[in-house]
Amino acid sequence: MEKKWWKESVVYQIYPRSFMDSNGDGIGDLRGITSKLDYLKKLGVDVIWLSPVYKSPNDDNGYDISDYQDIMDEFGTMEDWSELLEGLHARGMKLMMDLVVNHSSDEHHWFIESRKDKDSPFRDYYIWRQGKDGQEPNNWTSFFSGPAWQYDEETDEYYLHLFSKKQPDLNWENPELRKNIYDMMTWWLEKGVDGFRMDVINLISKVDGLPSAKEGGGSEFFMNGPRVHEYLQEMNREVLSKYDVMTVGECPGATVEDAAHYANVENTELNMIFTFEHMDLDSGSGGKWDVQPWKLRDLKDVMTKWQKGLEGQGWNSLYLNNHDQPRMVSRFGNDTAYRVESAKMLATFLHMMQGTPYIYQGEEIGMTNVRFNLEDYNDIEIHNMYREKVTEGGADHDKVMEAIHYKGRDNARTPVQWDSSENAGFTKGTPWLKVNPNYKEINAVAALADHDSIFYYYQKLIKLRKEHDIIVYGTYDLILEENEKIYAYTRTLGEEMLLVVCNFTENTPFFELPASISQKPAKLLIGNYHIENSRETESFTLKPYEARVYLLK
Ligand code: ISL
Ligand code: CA
Repeated sequence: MEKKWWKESVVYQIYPRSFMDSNGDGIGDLRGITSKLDYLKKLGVDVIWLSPVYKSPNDDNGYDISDYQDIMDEFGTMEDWSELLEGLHARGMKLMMDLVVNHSSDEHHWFIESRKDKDSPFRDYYIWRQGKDGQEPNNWTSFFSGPAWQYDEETDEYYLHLFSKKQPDLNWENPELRKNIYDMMTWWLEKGVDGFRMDVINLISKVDGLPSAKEGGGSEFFMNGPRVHEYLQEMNREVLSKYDVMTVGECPGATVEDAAHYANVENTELNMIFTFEHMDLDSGSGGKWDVQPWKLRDLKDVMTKWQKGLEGQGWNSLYLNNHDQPRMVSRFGNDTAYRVESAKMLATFLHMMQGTPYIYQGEEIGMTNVRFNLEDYNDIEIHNMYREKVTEGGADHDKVMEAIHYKGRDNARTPVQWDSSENAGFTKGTPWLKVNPNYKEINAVAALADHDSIFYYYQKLIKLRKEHDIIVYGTYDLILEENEKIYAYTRTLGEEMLLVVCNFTENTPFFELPASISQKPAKLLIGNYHIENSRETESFTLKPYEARVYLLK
């Protein structure tokens, strides 16, 4: 398999608003990030993915961009940004910027012009349609509840917005728009950025005629649409292929087959994509907010499908949480009695798979979900959904709050817990979103002072990746498929084999190595408990949420 630096890297995602506030206004900022670079270096990560820092009215916290070539006032200046980039490069780390080009802000000058009149040269930069019998042009729904169309009196037409009404969709059919985007990307690359994470990039091509859906919100007409590969190949030709960069496309609704195109080995589109299949395991037929328990067997099915499906075909990205998802230890582990053990187990489970691992800020210290009252949440998705379901739809308040506590995006967006001082050391002012009350116990200072902490466990996982090619390049195979408590798999490269055993429960299941795996001398590479006989791989009893990785050779 072809060696690439972006396969060997570990990425750390920063959500700037919540990372570190340097000036006491309660909002994380660029200088705050720069002040923590030694912390990130100590962890050992290679690439920082920075959620959007561009000019934005913050209807969706920076995912609504009003100027792609300037910095949001709250976050600082272009000088601050350059200082951050230099600080990263000086430490041997790279910077991946978020690229949000399925839509812009309605305050972007393109949209301001586009909205003014039908003859504006910018009209066609967005997707405008006439209404049908006084209704929306079709029945597509927005990811953030309600119709995906907004009526605009100015010209008596509707514009499409798959997200909030302040996030109008850009019209990729327009070659001039595409050229503008490519030029903007080139401008950032010339400034020295090392890659892009592309927001909902598989939504940029809509089916001709924008047909109404028979049922559902219309996603079959805009996910992985007819021209998306053509556009990405063009972007690759015009921009990406000219630089040694890393790209990851966020692709909700993409299948393994889609991924094999987006992340193909000839590298004509992107390096890898984010899939959502494992993030949907606890959603019922009613979608994200219809919460149901997830099952280990389903997790095995999904992860294995992607691991085997992209083997030799593409490359996986590996993540269990990000700024849109609940905290992984609360969702897949146990955030009370076994918080530390289960956080380490989940990290082991993920980092030993084939693909590029992503760490979301705070994950490395085991930050957990929160339970706020409705008014303490900031997220537009939460408030729109609550209005639609409870205020307008009459659903039960308590039930909807339960779902918000479990799935709400603000779980991931509470400020990073740096120390045990007021506001967790995140700000000297009032934080834009409340700090998780458990910060006195869970914080970075405490983690750095404890040699058994989750932080140092991640540090070791990252270091192992640099020492063993098999962790990056070995092929994956699931073992013990039927086991309901243990997720075990192997990785193989040449004569070497890795054995990864993870107990996903607070029980103490018994592990037996399948006879098909030939016995070889074993070395324990990492584990989250102290083990007496560390060479015994044939059978053993696992402790709650125990994880072990053996190298057999
Ligand atoms: O968060 C989700 C589930 O609640 C997803 O549907 C999410 O909205 C989707 O994956 C797209 O996410 C990205 O684009 C959005 C932005 O709000 C998210 O933060 C971003 O990651 C619109 O730009
Ligand atoms: Ca600030």
